[in-house]
Amino acid sequence: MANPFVKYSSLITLDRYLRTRQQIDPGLIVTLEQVALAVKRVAHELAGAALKGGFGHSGSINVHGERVEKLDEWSNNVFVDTFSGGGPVCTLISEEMEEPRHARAQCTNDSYALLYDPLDGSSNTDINGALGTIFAVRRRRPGHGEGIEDVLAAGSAQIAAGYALYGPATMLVWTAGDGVNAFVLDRGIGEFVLWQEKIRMPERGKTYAVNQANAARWNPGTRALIERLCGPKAEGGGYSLRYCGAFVGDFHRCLLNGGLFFYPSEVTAGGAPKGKLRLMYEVAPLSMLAEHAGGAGSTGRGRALEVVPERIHERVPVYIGSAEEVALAVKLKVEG
Ligand code: AHM
Ligand code: MG
Repeated sequence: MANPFVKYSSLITLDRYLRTRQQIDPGLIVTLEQVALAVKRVAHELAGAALKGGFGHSGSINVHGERVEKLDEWSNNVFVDTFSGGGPVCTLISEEMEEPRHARAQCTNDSYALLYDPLDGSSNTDINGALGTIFAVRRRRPGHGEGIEDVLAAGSAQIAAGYALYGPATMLVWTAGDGVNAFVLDRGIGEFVLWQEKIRMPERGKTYAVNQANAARWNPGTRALIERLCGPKAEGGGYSLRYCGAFVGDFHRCLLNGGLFFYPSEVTAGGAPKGKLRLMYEVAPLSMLAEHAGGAGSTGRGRALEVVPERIHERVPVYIGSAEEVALAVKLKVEG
């Protein structure tokens, strides 16, 4: 039997979409194309890593005190390399780099900063589990120097945000302020092809995602949330637990099926409660996507996109997903 003929005339590549379907600044188009290129390189490397010794610890510990996997380092280098060859991005802020990286030669009055987590869920690398990349684009203030005061603004200043999910298929999901769009990587031709446009997150879902093993260190409000979700269906419960260990994977499920992902703050001995996930390149980008799809992103006390960071690696608690479940979390005073 002859191979089925795929009609690309009815499919829309990322390149075509960016140029014909939305009003996007030319600089932002270039930036999103550079992100897509880096994501393709990461996807290709991840697919071959098992057979060429790419798994395992790199030997270093990052700014968060976490063990860095070889693939974390490799993925970060891909982004640095992709954005060092020119383009409107002059500042890179990464989970894997203690300090921002400036390319002075790329600074103009229309420059951007790219904030990213190159390999989210990296404890899944060696088990072929879900992995992702998260990114956000912010405008730099004209005349900015090497400082990053202008970038330390609330997430509502993001002009675009998105993620790649390296699952059975590699998907690139992003928004530039006009709907959330998902593209699938067609490996045969190396192109991202439009899969779903202007995605709407269901107002309510049937699953929640959290590392419940930490429950003993949560606020009473967060434990009350779990009791409600696991309680009888007639009283608003009846949820199932789904947790894959990668924020991107769990968020993607919420985006498509509805539900709630949360990573609460934990009360540590003698210290103030602390969240785990990073505001600027994890929580704020995915909160922008959630809001543009009709969902919500909260720190448990307020809208995540309104939090003004003091540091680039700042951590916050997060409750993100369908509007109903996020509102329930806030109502139950999950963060006190
Ligand atoms: P990473 O960016 O270093 O991979 O860390 C963030 C990850 C999230 O993807 C995931 O939701 C969470 O940390 C898992 O943490 P835990 O192992 O504590 O459940
Ligand atoms: Mg991460």
